[in-house]
Amino acid sequence: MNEKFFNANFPKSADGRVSHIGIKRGEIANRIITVGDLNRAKLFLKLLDSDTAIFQRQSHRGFLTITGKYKGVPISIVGIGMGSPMMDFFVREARAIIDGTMIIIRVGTCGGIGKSNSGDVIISKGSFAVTRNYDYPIFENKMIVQDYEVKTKERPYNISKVFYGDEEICNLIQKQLINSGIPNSQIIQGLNATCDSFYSSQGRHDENFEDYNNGLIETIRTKYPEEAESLEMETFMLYYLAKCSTDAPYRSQHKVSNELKKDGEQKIKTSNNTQKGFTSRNSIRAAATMIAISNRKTNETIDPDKLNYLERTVGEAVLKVLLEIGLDEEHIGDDCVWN
Ligand code: R1P
Ligand code: URA
Repeated sequence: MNEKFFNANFPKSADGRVSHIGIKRGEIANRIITVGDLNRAKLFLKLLDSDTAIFQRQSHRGFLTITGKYKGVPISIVGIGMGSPMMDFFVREARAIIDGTMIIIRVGTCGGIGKSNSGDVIISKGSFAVTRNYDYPIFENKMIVQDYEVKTKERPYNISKVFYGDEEICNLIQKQLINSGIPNSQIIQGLNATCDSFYSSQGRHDENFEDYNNGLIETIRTKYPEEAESLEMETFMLYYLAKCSTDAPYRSQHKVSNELKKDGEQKIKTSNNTQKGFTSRNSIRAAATMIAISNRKTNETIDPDKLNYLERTVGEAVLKVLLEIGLDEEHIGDDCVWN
């Protein structure tokens, strides 16, 4: 039976569950590891303290939330599936039910397009988006396409500017990866490209579709020479939302402003760091690290045993990083049912 959700602007169930990730306040910690593959989430579950209760809930939309403790500190592991929209659902809905600063570290996999070999670990110091240009002509003759490119300066794929991850967290990840035994020569900090398809916008060729993506990887490398290292599908959205995230005082102030406006008082409350009634201080600190499972230049792919070892090792290193960051406040478990 479908549940009733209230408030079309930001739907929540009567007991406060957000509608897609399916959890409520108290069921998710401020310190979060997010992954795509749900099996990776279950692997990381085994690294949590075994003597404390573990909360687990899989939503009907495919999000898996696991909350427990690591060395006594509350941690959540959230499996989100694939793609930027899933990251958007997760970050926004989690933000709505967590008080205080959030730390989100993505542990993913990627294709390598720079210096990495398969089995290397890439830390994304920044990420840009590669998206299909839906205005670009399809199946038109060469003249029309050339004319379009000259007139509009558009290309079949848009490559955005870079948004950066949290530098302190990226450096801590590097330090913990080295401590965990991964040689420094196999750890690369570089830029990530988050693509809106595993196929077309990652330069894969598929004769069933006209993708206009010949030379796309070279185009990406030309735009960000020396730095573009990885192709995957979520990190840009995480970094972008972290950059757009507001803090709790701003959120309540914004609500007050809107209430005042509704009452006919056209004044907007201001605070010290408010300009023109708008402020944005980031309440999400984000970073991402990913295992290169293939090299897109040589076509070499990773051995499954090596991938299992790296997933576990990188997961444990990132759990340690999550403990190293100070937080002013963190809550879990007040009114959640632990199973
Ligand atoms: C594609 O196979 C998926 O793998 C990567 C990509 O970002 C994409 O979601 O992520 P995960 O390893 O986190 O699943
Ligand atoms: N994930 C991706 O999105 N692309 C790859 O090539 C590998 C993992």
